[in-house]
Amino acid sequence: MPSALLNVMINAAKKASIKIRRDFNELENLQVSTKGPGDFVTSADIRTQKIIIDELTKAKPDWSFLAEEKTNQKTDEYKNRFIIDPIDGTTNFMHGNPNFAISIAAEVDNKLEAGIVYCPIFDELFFAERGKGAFLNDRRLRVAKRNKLSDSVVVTGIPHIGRGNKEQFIEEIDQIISEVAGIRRSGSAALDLAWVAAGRYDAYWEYGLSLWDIAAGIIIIREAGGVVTGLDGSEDDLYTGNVIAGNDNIHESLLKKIKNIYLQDS
Ligand code: 2AM
Ligand code: CA
Repeated sequence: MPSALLNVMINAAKKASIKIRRDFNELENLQVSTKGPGDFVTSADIRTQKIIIDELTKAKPDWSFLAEEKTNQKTDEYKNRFIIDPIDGTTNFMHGNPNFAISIAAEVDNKLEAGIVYCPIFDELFFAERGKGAFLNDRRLRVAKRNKLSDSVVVTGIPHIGRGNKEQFIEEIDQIISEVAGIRRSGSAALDLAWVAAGRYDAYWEYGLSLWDIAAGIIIIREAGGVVTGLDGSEDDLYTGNVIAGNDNIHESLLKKIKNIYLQDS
């Protein structure tokens, strides 16, 4: 049974999703206009976030929040906060690709306490609370048990115009491509982490993320028995937004490979 806190988060995401689904359908019409759906998506993002924050604030008026489009966090002095990404996978959303999600995490006394990643088009709700396990809808989640990189399907983020380090990425892929069963790119960090928790991917790594992309996914992976760290292997580095996740074994093997690439570079 989800706690009262988790229910507040789930209800906020589900309420916002009613509008998101309508906007997603509307986007089909905008794909064919020359102006494209850019402005529409920006306002859909902001609208979605407003619905989520209004709902959360009703239930937890004294909580702070950190959110992609706006924040009420004026100082670092807060005890409890929500970390919100209204639409993670915005590029997918904009292109009519259903692989996007609402991500909401809750920190209590500065510690991650709960997280949800909700994909409104597939109606898949990934959630977790500290010490209580991770779930997809009503099913308990465990990370995959594979222990060889050669059996693993790994997912990552690919640099693109205006973002990321292309040369470094190409070098990483060059080293990893012949060692794994497959490489994927989904376009939503929150869903990538949730899918690692569900055992659909064996590992995930990406650079330059923001806390709202990953906070909910981090607790979902941990509660599914997985490991998530920064790319230096430490948990502190997570807050820099360079992330690697997987089960114990695959996390370690992939991290080792990526670290080796750096060592060769330096
Ligand atoms: P978004 O869709 O909310 O922008 C895709 O590689 C992942 O990276 C998505 O989770 C995406 O979140 C995130 N992302 C894209 N651009 C980003 C940026 N400039 N900073 C941080 N995260 C970004
Ligand atoms: Ca995001």
